[in-house]
Amino acid sequence: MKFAHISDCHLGGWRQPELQELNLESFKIAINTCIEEQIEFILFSGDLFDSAFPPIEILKETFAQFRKLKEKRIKSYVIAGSHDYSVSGKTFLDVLEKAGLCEICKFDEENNKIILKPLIHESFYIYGYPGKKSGLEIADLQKIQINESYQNHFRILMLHTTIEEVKGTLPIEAINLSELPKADYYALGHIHVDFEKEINDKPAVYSGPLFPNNFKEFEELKFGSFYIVDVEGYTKITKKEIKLKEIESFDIEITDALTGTQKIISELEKKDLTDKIVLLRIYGTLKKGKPSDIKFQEIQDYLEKKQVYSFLKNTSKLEIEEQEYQIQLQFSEMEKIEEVLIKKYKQDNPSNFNKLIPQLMGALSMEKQEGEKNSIFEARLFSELSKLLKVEFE
Ligand SMILES: [Mn+2]
Repeated sequence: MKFAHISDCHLGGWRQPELQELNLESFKIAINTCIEEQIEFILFSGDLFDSAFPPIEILKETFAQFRKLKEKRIKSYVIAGSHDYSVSGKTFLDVLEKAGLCEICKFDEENNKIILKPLIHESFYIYGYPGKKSGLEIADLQKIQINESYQNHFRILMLHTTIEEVKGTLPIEAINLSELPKADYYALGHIHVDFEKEINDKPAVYSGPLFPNNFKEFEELKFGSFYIVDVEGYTKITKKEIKLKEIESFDIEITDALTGTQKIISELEKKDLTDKIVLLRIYGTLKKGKPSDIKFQEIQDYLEKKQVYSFLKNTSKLEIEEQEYQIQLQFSEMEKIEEVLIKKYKQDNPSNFNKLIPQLMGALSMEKQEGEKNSIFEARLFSELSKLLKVEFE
């Protein structure tokens, strides 16, 4: 008897079309592998979609894959994650379930306890509790219970959360596995790592994201993964890596932005980058020039000529030496930060125009209403601005 454990697919997650394509491709490969390996069912431990309301194109492809599983009589058991969870309780997972393409784990709340209800698959009892935004599920998990009389079955507990063992130095809430009900397999999702550990002789596994979800994950994981679990007297777990494109990482220190572009290109020239995903991390303290002096367009053009598959850059560790660019930000609210920045700007650049800044920012933050036509929204925006600036727009 084999089952698969997949989590954090984040379908629809990348902005770059070529990476969104690979993300979806990973999903198809995982599904095909499950079919080839003739597994019984798949556990999806949250974040199947990157948002509660994924784009139609993504939904179409996802539904087609779930339908393929159904035709092969492979069942899908699902919990929501922190991304596809919605406070209103409405998510596309419900649509999948109503269409008969998956089953979502359910629970009852009574007397400050949360009793998980099993989804029963022959001798397997599958329990799960969804993830929530900002780790809000942790307090709930301390209250979950499983009916103990089912303990002679193979019990699976699916959770989308952080356990103490993977938390490391992350400043987030976590739960200790020993606080959770006993199970024979813990199918975990949420933290994008590849993690296996035995708890009371039972495997607790984070299956990894199915495809790296950001720059750092490309650097650290390189590839996405999922697990196949074989329960035949004993439990054998096998990691399946999904290798689609090779990754080439560059870590380049730049201190002179004026010569930076050339330095970067000469580093890139040393490798064959054809059809690879190129990660470019630029770090250092600039003594000459400013970050915008590094011509990323030129770098991008160079890489396109070299026919790379995709190019991602990260400049979060590139700093500027001069003090004047640094503003101490002690406020967490956006408006407070804006206030401080505007005040600083006014001191440095005295002008009559300055008094209009806050009002202009207010007017420009106006949002288009649901169902409002572009032309009407524009007219509304321009009338606000012309009032402020005392000019007429054609
Ligand atoms: Mn996730």
